[in-house]
Amino acid sequence: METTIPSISGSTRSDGHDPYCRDAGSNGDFTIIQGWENYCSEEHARWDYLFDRQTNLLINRADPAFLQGLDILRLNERGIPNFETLSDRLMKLTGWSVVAVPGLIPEHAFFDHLANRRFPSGNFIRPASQLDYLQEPDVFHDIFGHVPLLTDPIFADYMQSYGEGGLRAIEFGALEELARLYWYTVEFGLIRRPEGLRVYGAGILSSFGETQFALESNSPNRLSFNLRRVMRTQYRIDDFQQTYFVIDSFGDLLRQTLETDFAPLYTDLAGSDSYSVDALFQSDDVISPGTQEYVRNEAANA
Ligand code: HBI
Ligand code: FE
Repeated sequence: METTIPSISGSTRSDGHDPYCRDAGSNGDFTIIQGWENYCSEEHARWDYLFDRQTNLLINRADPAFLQGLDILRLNERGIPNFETLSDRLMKLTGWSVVAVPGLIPEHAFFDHLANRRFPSGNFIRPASQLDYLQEPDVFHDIFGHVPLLTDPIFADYMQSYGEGGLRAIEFGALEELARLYWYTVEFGLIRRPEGLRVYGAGILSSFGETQFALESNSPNRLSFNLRRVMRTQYRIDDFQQTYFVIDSFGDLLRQTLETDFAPLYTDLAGSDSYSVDALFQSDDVISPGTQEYVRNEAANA
């Protein structure tokens, strides 16, 4: 099969980083070799810096299953993890493995990996000049943010089920709707715990600024998760979210997605307008309404 390199992650990136430098040949499923031996000490030190900063912040802020996952995978061993060692540990726990990819890969390839319990992770680490913000998923976001929760059997099943649903969504032409579900759960989800709200979304967990913003700022809306509502809601990729959705448990999230017949839902959504990033409705179960002060200040300073 002819392999095309995705244009979204070619060697024309503005930071000059060539994601293919560790492996010239892509394997058809967009995986590459991690090239662990090729990381320099500065790159390992960058991981350690980010790791220490996040783990200190995440005590009492991350979902306990995430913190436990960090422990059982021994991600606190220093340096960028070796995907082979990590996959061995994860495989024994929930049957998942980690494969290296050069950055964003096409949806069908991404979903196919998830449906087969392989998590695609960027192999490069963000440059020192972009420690706090980058749009492309790097090894810190992917491994630190996503992999610990794959040790949770229910969450592990949810991720697989998302991959299977993604392949079906492509056939229905409903990628955008399904991407919103991923965004507001796997990337930016909050969960209700007896002790208070906790973070489980990887986009938050791997971000120093957004962890505090998502939990402690009075700017964003926090709403109870509702599948249909989430799938109608636009999201931002360029700044902190204006709305977060809060689940009751991973079991509840998995159940809601398994019990839903997506075909009629997609048909229905195709004929409906999407909701703006900060919309609030009478029918929403509002946990805390946002002032949206943060985004107003951003706009004023632009
Ligand atoms: N590729 N490497 C990588 N990581 C992602 O999170 C990712 C992707 N390709 C497509 C994609 N995400 C999204 O479109 C969705 O899930 C919706
Ligand atoms: Fe991610």
